[in-house]
Amino acid sequence: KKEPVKVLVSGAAGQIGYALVPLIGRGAMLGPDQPVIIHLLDIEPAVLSLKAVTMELTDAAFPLVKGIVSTTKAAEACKGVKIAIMVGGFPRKEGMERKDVMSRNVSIYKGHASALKRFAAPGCKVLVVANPANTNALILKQFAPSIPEKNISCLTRLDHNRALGQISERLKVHVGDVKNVIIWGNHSSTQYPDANHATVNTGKGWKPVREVVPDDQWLSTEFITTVQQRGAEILKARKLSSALSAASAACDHIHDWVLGTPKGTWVSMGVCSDGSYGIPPGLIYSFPVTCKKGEWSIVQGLEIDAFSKAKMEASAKELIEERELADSCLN
Ligand code: NAX
Repeated sequence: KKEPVKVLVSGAAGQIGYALVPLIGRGAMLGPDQPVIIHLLDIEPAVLSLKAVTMELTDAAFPLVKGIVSTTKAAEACKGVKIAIMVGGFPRKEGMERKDVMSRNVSIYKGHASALKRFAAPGCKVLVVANPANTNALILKQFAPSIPEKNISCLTRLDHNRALGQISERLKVHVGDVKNVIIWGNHSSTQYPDANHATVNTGKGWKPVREVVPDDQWLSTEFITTVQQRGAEILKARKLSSALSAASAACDHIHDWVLGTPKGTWVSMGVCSDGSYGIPPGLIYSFPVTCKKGEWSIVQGLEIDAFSKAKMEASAKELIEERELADSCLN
C-alpha cells in the first residue's frame, strides 16, 4: 500500500486552485492508486474562500485524500511536501506598472523560496504557475539554492496543449493523434509555438504535421499567433482568465514529470537552461523535454531553422529583461 504524498497548492482559494484541487483529489495528477494529503495555502484576505474550498474538498469525499491542511502560513503549508504547485501570486491590475507587479511577485517568491527550502521534503518538485511564471521560478531558484535546480520548473504545458488543440482542429483529428509540438521560451506572448517537429497519426503511421497540414503558411503565421493570444481570447470571452485548462495542464505537467512521458513523446516544460539550443544557461526557459524516473531531460539534436532561431532568441531576450527587472526590485 502506498504512503500518502503531501501536495501543496498555493493560491488555493483562487480560480485555478478551485479547478486544480479536485483533479488532485481524483488521482488525475499522481495516479489512481496514490493517496495524497493536500496542503492548501492562501493569504489572510482570502481566508474565507480558502475555508470554503477546504469544506468542499471534505464534502467531495475523495477516497484518495487522506488529509487536508489549510493554512495562511507558508511554513506550515510547506511542511513535508513532495510536490509544490505555486499558483499564488500578485496579478497585474489596470494602471499598474510592470515594475510594481514584478516587485510584488519577487517578494512573494522570495518568501516561498525560504519556506520551501526549510520545510519541504527532500527532493520536492516545484511547479510555478503564477505569472510571470518563468521569472517567479527563477527567483525561487535563486533564493532556495539548496533545492536542486532540476526540481524547479514553470508551467508552459497549457500553451503546449493549446498548440496540440489548434492542430487537431485544423486537421480534424483527435488531439491524442497529434504530438511533439514545442513551446519555446517565456510563458508570455513572446513564446514560440513550434510545429516543425510535430507529428500526426494518420492511421497509417505518424507523419510530420508539416506534410499533412493543407496550408503550409498557417503553421508559420496564424497557428503561432492563435496559441500566443489564446489566453487573451479566453479572458475576453469569459471576463476571467483560463482556469479549467490551466489546472488541467498543471496536472499533466506533474503527472508526466513524476510518472514519465510515453516513449517517442515529448512535452514542454519551463526548466533551467543548460545552454541547449544556444539559450543562456540559468534562465528558466520552456524546452521540449522527456521525463523518466522523475527527471526531465531536454530533447537534443532538433534541427532549428533561421525563422525558429530568431523567435527563440527573442523570447530569451525578454526573459533576460525580466530577470534584470526582477534584480532591480531586489535592490
Ligand atoms: P486568482 O487571483 O483567482 O488566484 C490567485 C490566488 O493567489 C488568490 O486566492 C490570492 O489570494 C492568492 N495569493 C496571492 N498572494 C499569495 C501568497 N503570497 N501566498 C499564497 N497565495 C497567494 O488567480 P488565478 O486565475 O487562479 O491565477 C493564478 C496565477 O496563475 C496568476 O498569476 C495567473 O496569471 C497565472 N496563470 C498562469 C498560467 C500558466 O500557464 N503559467 C495560465 C493561467 C494563469 O493565467
